[in-house]
Amino acid sequence: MYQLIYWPMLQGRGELVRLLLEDAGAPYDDVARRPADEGGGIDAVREHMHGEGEGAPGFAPPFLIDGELKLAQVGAVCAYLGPRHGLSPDDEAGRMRALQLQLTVVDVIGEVHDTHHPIASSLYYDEQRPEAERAARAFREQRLPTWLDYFERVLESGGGDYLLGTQACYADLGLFQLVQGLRFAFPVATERALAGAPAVVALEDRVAARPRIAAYLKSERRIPWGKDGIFRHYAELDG
Ligand SMILES: N[C@@H](CCC(=O)N[C@@H](CS)C(=O)NCC(=O)O)C(=O)O
Repeated sequence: MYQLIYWPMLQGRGELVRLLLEDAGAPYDDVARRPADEGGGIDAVREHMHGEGEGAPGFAPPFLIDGELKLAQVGAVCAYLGPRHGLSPDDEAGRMRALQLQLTVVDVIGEVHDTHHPIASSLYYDEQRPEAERAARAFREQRLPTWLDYFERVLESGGGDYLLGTQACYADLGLFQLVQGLRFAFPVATERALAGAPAVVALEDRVAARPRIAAYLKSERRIPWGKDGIFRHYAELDG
């Protein structure tokens, strides 16, 4: 039984780990989602943060705990879990390519965060709204089409149904989450940009139809999109 430590009210970066564990059918305890009197809540996250603990402790959630091992960084967590659950190629080059792709997904997620919080995460959105509108415009007009075109070309060059060819890896789940989040946050801009990325849309559909993912998306374990996550919808940021 793995333990996942992540903010209980958000999909956030933790969702890339949840999707991997769900697709794998791996049992996990989403610790902070337990009631506070059963060890859950945000205090359960805080007690692991900013280097608390032993053994090269991580800085920020998501954290994965597997016995003695506690890991932070989405890329590291997925690179650990993927090969153990058939969601990564077996060879070294393939494993590194899966990690490269997932780190790229995580980069885009960081840019999405910075559209609504371009100055500081510690400030409210309303305190940085003019800057957010400028950042979101640059994201919508330049970065969003560039990122989607990149993933489109990776899919085309792989020649299969998934980013690395015929077999799904955890980065496919990450790209699915990214596209879903973009659709929520920037519905107009994303629809427009996806018109030029049919292979990305096909991948999104393919991942959504994977039986365990489809069941998860319908379950209460999937936290709804909301106002506090990385992917947020502000109409003014959608252009
Ligand atoms: N590069 C890290 C970023 C981790 C991160 O920024 N976590 C956020 C939540 S998604 C957080 O809670 N950060 C708290 C902090 O930076 O103090 C990763 O990919 O896991």
